[in-house]
Amino acid sequence: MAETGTKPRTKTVLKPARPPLHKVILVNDDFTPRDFVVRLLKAEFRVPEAQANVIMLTAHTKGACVVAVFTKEVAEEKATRATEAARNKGYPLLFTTEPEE
Ligand code: TYC
Repeated sequence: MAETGTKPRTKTVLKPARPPLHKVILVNDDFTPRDFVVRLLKAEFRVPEAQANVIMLTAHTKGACVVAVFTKEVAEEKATRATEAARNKGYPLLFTTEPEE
């Protein structure tokens, strides 16, 4: 075949980097009732009953437990919303966020 002298046309297509994920963490306290924690986890994070119980008991025994991971904005929004729902009922329950390593 005749040489055309043109270079092979290869293009580097860069995939967009995935946004870093942030954990929503449930923090234990001595005052919030266990069943309220489980109900809140189900309502705010859509976790099934059995999983909500495991998360609650893990926080209860270890001091804290990861609930789920989201993008930064969503994690912060959900943590704030869930914490406020507890505050509205007079409980000190706290959800925090931190970047996933
Ligand atoms: N420690 C609480 C109690 O004994 C229950 C509880 C569990 C509270 C997990 C917060 O993140 C928590 N009533």
